[in-house]
Amino acid sequence: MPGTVVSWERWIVGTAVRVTYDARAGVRPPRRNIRLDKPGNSSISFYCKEARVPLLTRIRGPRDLDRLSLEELDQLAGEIRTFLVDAVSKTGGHLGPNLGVVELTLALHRVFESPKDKVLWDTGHQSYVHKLLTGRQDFSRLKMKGGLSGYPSQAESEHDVIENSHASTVLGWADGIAKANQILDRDSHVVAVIGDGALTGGMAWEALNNIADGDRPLVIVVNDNERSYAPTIGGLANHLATLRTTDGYERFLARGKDLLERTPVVGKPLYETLHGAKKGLKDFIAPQGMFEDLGLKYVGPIDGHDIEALESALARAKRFGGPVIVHCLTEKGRGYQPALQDEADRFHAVGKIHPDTGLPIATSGADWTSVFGDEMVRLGEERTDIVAITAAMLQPVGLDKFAKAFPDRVYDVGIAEQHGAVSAAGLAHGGVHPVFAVYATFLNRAFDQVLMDVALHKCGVTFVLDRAGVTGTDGASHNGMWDMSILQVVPGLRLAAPRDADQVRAQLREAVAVDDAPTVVRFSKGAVGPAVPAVGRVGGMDVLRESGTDTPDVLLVSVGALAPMCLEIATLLDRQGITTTVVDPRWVKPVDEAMAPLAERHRVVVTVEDNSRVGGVGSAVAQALRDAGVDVPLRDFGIPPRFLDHASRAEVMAEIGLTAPDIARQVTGLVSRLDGRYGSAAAESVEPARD
Ligand SMILES: Cc1ncc(C[n+]2csc(CCOP(=O)(O)OP(=O)(O)O)c2C)c(N)n1
Repeated sequence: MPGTVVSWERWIVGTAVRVTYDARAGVRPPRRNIRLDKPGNSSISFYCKEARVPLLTRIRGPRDLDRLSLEELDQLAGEIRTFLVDAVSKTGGHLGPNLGVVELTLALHRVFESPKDKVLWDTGHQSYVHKLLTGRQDFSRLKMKGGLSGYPSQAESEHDVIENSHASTVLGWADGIAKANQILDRDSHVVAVIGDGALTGGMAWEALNNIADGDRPLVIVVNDNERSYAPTIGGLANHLATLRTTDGYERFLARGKDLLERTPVVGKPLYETLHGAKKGLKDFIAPQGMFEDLGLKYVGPIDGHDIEALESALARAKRFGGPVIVHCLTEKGRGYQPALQDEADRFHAVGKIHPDTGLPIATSGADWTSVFGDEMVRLGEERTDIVAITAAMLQPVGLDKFAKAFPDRVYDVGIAEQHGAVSAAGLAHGGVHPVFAVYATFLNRAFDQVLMDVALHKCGVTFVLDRAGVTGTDGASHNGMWDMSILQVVPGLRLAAPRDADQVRAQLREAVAVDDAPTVVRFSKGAVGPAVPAVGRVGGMDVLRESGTDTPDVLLVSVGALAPMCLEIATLLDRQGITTTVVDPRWVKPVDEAMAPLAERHRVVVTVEDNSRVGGVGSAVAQALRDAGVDVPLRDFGIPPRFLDHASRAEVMAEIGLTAPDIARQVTGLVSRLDGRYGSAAAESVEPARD
């Protein structure tokens, strides 16, 4: 039916275009490859394959790559970049890293036979191309509830293995899988892709030590783009740089062989002699001694955007039959000018952006991170003994301003949280006060060091935990929901959970004033809300709402950023005739001495935290009350000990029942049971706490 196209809008991002077609207007659709879909009364929506990615849309699985010519592969690489920019600009995600591994991923899937062979990705943030080539091309809900995960996911595909997204684990996984292959006599290859950033993590070196000791087939692809977020630092980075800039040994050898073999009589024997002295010669030409000394064959450096060269190197490595390192040089953000121009992190991870300019679509208000970052600069000006530590995340944790102001007082230790914590102990022992800013989830790595090095030695180190609580879209591994549990067991450690920007500033100051024990300041991801004023103080705790009676029902203990929600709960309870005091302990570890006497004046204690319910603040308060002989009933609300699927923060909070109405309903049930106000039937009908 003829009609007019009245609006164009990209539909499944990058692969199709949705056209709204007005059937009454009498003009033909503009494209031939349009498929009608969902005819309506006066307008028809139909979809046409996006002419820009015709090859990509035909790839249903890795074996579809086998029949493509080199020219077609080049075209496909271009289409994948078009797709990535289109898709990720709409949803946000790890754009730069994925633009850098397009050719590498194509070559990997042509040389290896996934899923029989295991293609493993370190961290997994660079697996979007892998997803596209393994049957997952609907990126319209990337990182959203029900959509694709931002990392590999076993639930999504048989081609995915590691989904933890904490860096530097891939070589351990590869080592284990290669050992299992050997024991079970399985005909399968293992290939582990690791970035130069992730290679700075100690776990990677522990695994290399084991891998080099065996003769199991295992291909390690070092994806060297010279960057973590910012340029990768340290001795290893310098070594990789030397390998990059030196004329490749293999090329030299090939040239030498050609030359010598063309020289009659002496040529061949001389080549053999040189080849016999291979290692010494190799070190002379390209100082790759470190890998070779470990017992690992080294191939490279390879141009990571030359599919032919990549395939040839990977095929050789696959044939080799032992552990091999293939060193590939790639460019983060390849093919996308706004990313290449971004000095800070080459669009390592972006929010929604304008695809043409790379500019953010929405700028949010002040966030927790920058409140901390600004206060660090002020503290740095006041105290010359304050130094800062980051584990390869200077800008994401807000230390970039401090680094600019005090370049000699900031240490990027690489993706090395454990070492960062121990180094902080050393710094404190040496007489300065380190502030180690790190995402809450990544502190898990350094638990033993916080316990044994910092706390046992009574070192004055401040840990600032960003992205604490539910973070949502990055999925199970990125929620900061364990810190307040694991840190509870650390003797002497003090932990602050500021509720607003003023408290971040104040509690950071209180933390760095402690010089004989570890202190922790934890806050959430994203925009910081308006100030939540205190109406009083009990002990060291802020009272956020008085109950207005001498015989109050509920003591509501609010942790950190949940203060506004707790005030809302109190309002809802008020409507049920339940009187509530709301306190913010500020320092949640140790439990404030005023907590037990205050609790005793109430009929019920309720704690609300965005941390695991297991071993969190609720448990600590319950224990403190028991120790004080106060047996007021306590209900603790927090995150169930589950791995939470990716979704927005609000969706996750709703799913686990951490919302004001949910909690108010349960507390109402509890209070009504206590006083029999609504009879037992009504009380029974209240949902139990989710676990
Ligand atoms: C234990 C841990 N610490 C920090 C991070 C945050 N992080 C994610 S990717 C990344 C940089 C990775 O650099 P690299 O391995 O070189 O990969 P690229 O993004 O450059 O491809 C960092 C620090 C993490 N995922 N895990």
